[in-house]
Amino acid sequence: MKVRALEDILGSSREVKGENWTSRRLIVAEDHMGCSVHDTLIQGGTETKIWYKHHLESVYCIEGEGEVITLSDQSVWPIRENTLYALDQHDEHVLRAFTDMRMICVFNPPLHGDEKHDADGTYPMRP
Ligand code: 9YT
Repeated sequence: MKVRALEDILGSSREVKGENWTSRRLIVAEDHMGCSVHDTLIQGGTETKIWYKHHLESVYCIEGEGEVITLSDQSVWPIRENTLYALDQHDEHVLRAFTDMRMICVFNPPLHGDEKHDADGTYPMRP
C-alpha cells in the first residue's frame, strides 16, 4: 500500500517544470504500478505542442478550460472541467489553455519521474 500527498512531491525531482506547465509525478516507474500518475498545472493563455511517440496518455481535466487540436486532421476538441481525453493513437497535438488548467495525467508505460519534453514535445523511451 502506498499513500502519496502532493506536498511530498513539491520541490523534489518529481516536480518537473516545462515552459508553461508543471507536472507533479505522484506515481512513477519505480512504484511498479504499470503507469505513472501526474497532477499537472497548465498556464492559461498558452499553447503546447506535444507528441508522445512512445507513450499513451489519458488526461482528465479537473479545473479550467481549453482545447486540443489533433494535427493529423486538424480536429478541435473542447476540454473543460470533468472531461477526459485519451491519446490512444500517439496523437501529435496542440494543447491550447484558455485559462489555468489542472489535469490528472496517466502515462503508459510509466515515466521515471524527471522527464522533460524534447523539441518535438516527446518524452524519451527509457527501459
Ligand atoms: C497536458 C499535458 O500533456 N501537459 C504536459 C505535461 C505532461 N502531461 C506531464 O508530464 O504531466
